[in-house]
Amino acid sequence: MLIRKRRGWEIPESQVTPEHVFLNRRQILKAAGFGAAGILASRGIGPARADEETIPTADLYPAARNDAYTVERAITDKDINFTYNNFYEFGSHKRIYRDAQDLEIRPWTVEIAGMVDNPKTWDIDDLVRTMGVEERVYRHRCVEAWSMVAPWAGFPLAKLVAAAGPKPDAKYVVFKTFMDPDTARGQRQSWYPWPYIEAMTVAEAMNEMPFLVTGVYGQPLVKQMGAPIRLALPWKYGFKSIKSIVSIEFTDTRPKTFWEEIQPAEYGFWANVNPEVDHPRWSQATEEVLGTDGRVPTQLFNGYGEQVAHLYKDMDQSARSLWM
Ligand SMILES: Nc1nc2c(c(=O)[nH]1)N[C@H]1C(S)=C(S)[C@@H](COP(=O)(O)O)O[C@H]1N2
Ligand SMILES: [Mo]
Repeated sequence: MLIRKRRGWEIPESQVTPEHVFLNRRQILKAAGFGAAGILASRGIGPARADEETIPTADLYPAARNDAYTVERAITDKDINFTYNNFYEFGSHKRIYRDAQDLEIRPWTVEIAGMVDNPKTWDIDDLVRTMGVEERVYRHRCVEAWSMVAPWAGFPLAKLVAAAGPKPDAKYVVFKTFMDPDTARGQRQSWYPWPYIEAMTVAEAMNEMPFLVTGVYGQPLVKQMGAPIRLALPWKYGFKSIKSIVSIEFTDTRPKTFWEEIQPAEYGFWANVNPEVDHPRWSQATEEVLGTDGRVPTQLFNGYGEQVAHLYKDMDQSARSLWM
C-alpha cells in the first residue's frame, strides 16, 4: 500500500495539540513516579552536564545581573526548567532533556547573512566574548498557557544587529535552528517543516528586550533549553523564542515561520501575548506558573508593554493576527 506523506495541514490533532492540554506537569511527574530532582540525580543530567563538553567561555558565568530587568515573581526552580521543555527537534513532548544531551554544541558557528554591511560566520565563543554577557530575569509565557521565570545570561540582540549593519531595505530578521536528524530524532518526523525557523522585524530586533541567551542559572546554557544560543522574547508567546540558532539572516521578505507553516490560525507571525485574545482551542486569560499551585492572570505583552507596545501602535489593534 502506498503511504502518502502527510502535509502540515493533515497532521492528526493529537500531534499538533500541545501536550499540556491533556497532562499538566504535576501529572507527568506523578506518572513518572519520582520528582525532577530524582530524575536529575539518577541520570546525571543537570548543572554538571553542560561542562562535559569543553566550553571555552564557561568563565563568563555567572554574569552580573542587570537590575533593569527583574520580575516580581520568584525564579522558577532550576530542576523544573531543566526537565520540562518544548524542543520538538527531540520529540513533541515535554521530556526531551535526556535525548537533547546528544546535541554537540562545540564547535558551533552562527552565520550572519543577507542584507547587511557585515556578513560574518561567528565562532560561538568569539561571538559571546565579543558581545559580553549580562544576566536578565525574564518571564516566559508559552502559548499553551503555562509560564516560568528564568535568569538568562546573554546579550541584547540589538548589539548584534548593530554589528551586522542592516541595509536600509532589510525589514525582517530570520533565525534558523540546526538541522541534524541523526541526532535530533524529532527531525525525522517529515511532516514538520524542518528546520525550525522564527523571525521578527528589524525594528523589533533593535528593541531593548530581545535577548540572545547563552547561559542560565549562572552557568552555560543547557542543551534542553537551546544551547549554545537561543532567543528570549518575553512579550511574545514562547514558540517565538527559537533555540540552538545556527543562522541569522536579514531580508526584505517576511518568511513563513515553523509554527505558522503548520497552523497559521493558531500560531502566527506576531504572537504578542494578550489575555483578551484566546487561542482557538483554549483561553489565554490566565496561566499556570510552573512550580506554583493555581493560575494567575496573564498580562498584556506579558507585562512588557512599556518596552514594546510602541512597536505596534500604527497597526490595527483589533486584528487577531497581532495576538496569535
Ligand atoms: N528550535 C526550537 N526552538 C523552540 C522550540 C522548539 O520546539 N524548537 N519550542 C519553543 C517553545 S513552544 C517554547 S515554550 C520554548 C521553551 O523553552 P524552554 O524549554 O527553555 O522552557 O522554546 C521555544 N523554542
Ligand atoms: Mo511554547
